[in-house]
Amino acid sequence: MASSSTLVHLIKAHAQSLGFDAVGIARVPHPSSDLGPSAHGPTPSPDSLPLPHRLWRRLTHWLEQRFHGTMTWMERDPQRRSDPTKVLPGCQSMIVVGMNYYTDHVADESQHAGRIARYAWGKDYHDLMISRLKLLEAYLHDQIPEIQTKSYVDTGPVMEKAWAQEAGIGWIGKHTNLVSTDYGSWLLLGEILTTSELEADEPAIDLCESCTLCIQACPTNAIVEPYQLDAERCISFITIEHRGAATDIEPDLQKKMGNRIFGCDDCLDICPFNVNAQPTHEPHFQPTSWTLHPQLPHLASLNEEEFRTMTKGSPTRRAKYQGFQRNVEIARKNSSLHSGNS
Ligand code: B12
Ligand code: SF4
Ligand code: SF4
Repeated sequence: MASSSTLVHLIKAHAQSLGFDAVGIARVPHPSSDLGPSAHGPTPSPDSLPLPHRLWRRLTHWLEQRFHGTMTWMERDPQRRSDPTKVLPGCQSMIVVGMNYYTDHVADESQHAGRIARYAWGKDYHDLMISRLKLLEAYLHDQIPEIQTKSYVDTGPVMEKAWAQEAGIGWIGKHTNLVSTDYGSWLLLGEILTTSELEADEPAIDLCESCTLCIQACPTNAIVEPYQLDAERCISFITIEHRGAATDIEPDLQKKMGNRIFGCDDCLDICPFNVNAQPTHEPHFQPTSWTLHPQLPHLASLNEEEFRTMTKGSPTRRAKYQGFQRNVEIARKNSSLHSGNS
């Protein structure tokens, strides 16, 4: 078998050949039976705790404040979500990957256009990234026959941004998303949990310093303090995850949604680290004409079948027909208010 650093070099080169732009390796600490505060002795300072303990504290604090809104699936087993050894017994390392989805297209600013977040301009990233992670997994099994692995993209019980920071890919910015010095705000994340001890990268350092641009840019004050997001106030949550009618959304939040009909990029767009962002080479992430120019009157006229045809293979399908129509209805109201036609 190749030496540890040669092996890591080969794995990273293979990941890049599969189209992953960023790749890093995080060390996963040994399992601990209980991540809760110790019943004995003084409570250690949070920074000195192993990463799963810190994640557990952050996650449970976030859940206690009800910042997850109606995403009740986030409440399920916080210990497991914080500790990869509870997801893959014997997990020692995590290979974290990022894909650049930035394109240099510009969103339609005309009056009857809605706005869709960049990550949903092209095809859905989940299937693309998971199929490539499976190829990387197969490569790992060839190199290390005894290895056990598990891959996830977004939907697994893994706190992806924190592990990406631990793997050196970027740092969690004040808006709570991962920022990369190479790719700015525009990386989607995935990971392979492994039972092998791979040579780990240095964790990334937080470069936000005194900047607060993303906090100021948020139209709904959803970033309640640096590194703390109240998802219930976040337009991304409201337009994608929130089920229910327009009347279930506070009138003030409805106004602040503006023309956003799926997701929101305001806190990402403003980040100064985007100056280095280069367009992706991935055809999958190229926008379609309707995601770049979502015409509100046309979208409002779609029936459910037409919606399903239009959103085939697109992340926008997640809002479901009723949610999407609700968003379009709110955006139309806002655009007529804006033009003084109401
Ligand atoms: C739930 C969820 C949401 C929710 C809640 C978002 C949130 N910030 O928690 C909603 C629906 C609002 C959402 C929105 C978006 N999402 Co989302 N979402 C997730 C999901 C499934 C879980 C996130 C989670 O665990 N939240 C719980 C809280 C407790 O954890 P946290 O966000 O990590 O927050 C903590 C940290 O910031 C921590 N912290 C701060 N500093 C440090 C430092 C260290 C060292 C540590 C350990 C922790 C830490 O303190 C916070 C707790 O208070 C992840 C996928 C995954 N499995 O991880 C994708 C994910 C985070 N989403 C993603 C994307 C792209 C988005 C959007 C940009 C989409 C859009 N354009 O509309 C927006 C961004 C909104 C925003 N400002 O965060 C990407 C982010 C990629 C990146 N570069 O960061 C992910 C990773 C999916 C993926 N596989 O690529 N999302
Ligand atoms: S995605 Fe939009 S609403 Fe959510 S925190 Fe960022 S700027 Fe605020
Ligand atoms: S806008 Fe400023 S504070 Fe926000 S993530 Fe970027 S550098 Fe950090």
